[in-house]
Amino acid sequence: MRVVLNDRHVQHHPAVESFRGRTVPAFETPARVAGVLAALEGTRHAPALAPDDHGLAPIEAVHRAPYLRFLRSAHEEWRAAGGEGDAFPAVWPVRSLRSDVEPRSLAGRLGLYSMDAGTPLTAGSFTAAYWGAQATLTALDRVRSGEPAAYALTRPPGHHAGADFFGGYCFLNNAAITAAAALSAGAARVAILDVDYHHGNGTQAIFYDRRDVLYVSVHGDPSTEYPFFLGHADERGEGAGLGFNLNLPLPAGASAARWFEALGEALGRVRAHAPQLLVVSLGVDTSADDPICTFQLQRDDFARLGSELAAGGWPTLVVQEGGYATEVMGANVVAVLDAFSR
Ligand code: Q9C
Ligand code: ZN
Repeated sequence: MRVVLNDRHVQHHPAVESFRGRTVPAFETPARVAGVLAALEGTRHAPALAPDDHGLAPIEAVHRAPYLRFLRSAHEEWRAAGGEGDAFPAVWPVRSLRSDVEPRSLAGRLGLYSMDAGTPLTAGSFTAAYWGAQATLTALDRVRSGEPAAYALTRPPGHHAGADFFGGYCFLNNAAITAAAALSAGAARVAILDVDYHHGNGTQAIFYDRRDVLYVSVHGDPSTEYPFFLGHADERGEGAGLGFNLNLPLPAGASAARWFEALGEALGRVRAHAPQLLVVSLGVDTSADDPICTFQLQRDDFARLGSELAAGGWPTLVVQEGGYATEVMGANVVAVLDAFSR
């Protein structure tokens, strides 16, 4: 499978995050992509292509201009205001507070444009995320020009980022940007299959009222798992999009057998949509080895995922989302790609 590498990912290198009340080394690190790249070396998927620059327009088709403006300058403002290290929000406009007035102060804007305090915003976050979107758009170009599938190897991930907020280690929603670009290029129906351990709240929200983009997700039940406030089974879409959102939450600790049962249902819904493009939000944090997730997939299961995706026969764009077991992440991703293009 064609691989497009966001080689600017290293510009986003958070040092620490807060985890269970302690300051710990960040989980979402450059070593993740380095591990996948090392595992790809010498396979038929190598060498990786560099991204072409498609500019800001496809990003602006999904993300709101005030949010993008904020994202570009936030870290510089943080340092100018005496902030140490990476920037973090600490206050949010929850129920009864206003989110329709943009605060002048950076502390206020950090809260307005984020969903959690677990996503370090660094000096290079925007640049890394921008080139991640470009890598994913470049992978789309390859699929549109007739290749059966392409994989965007990138970080930071994207599926938690909404039209105007960052969170869950995500800043720009690569899957959504690419799905929207495919529509503008003439696709009538796109499906997004999200197999990351976490529900892709950003992707769901961006397409919630649309019937041309089907969103289907298999993930840890939000009543106990991040992102906690979206991803329940009764979220089915709204307005014209009613019936074009399918959430298949599974209890924490779910077995691979149970996971594949849900995947079968997800693929059945994708088949009924008859998409001209399938976008796969490929989180491999479903691995039994993942340090922050509880599903039980092994390497063979990732191979089975690859074959089941390929069996659909849809032009397929795979984009890297989560996966924090740095030592096995590369092998698991390569298992998916190998089995897909067998
Ligand atoms: N900061 C993705 O897998 N919770 N995002 C971490 C402490 C956030 C994961 C806990 C997990 C987000 C793309
Ligand atoms: Zn995840």
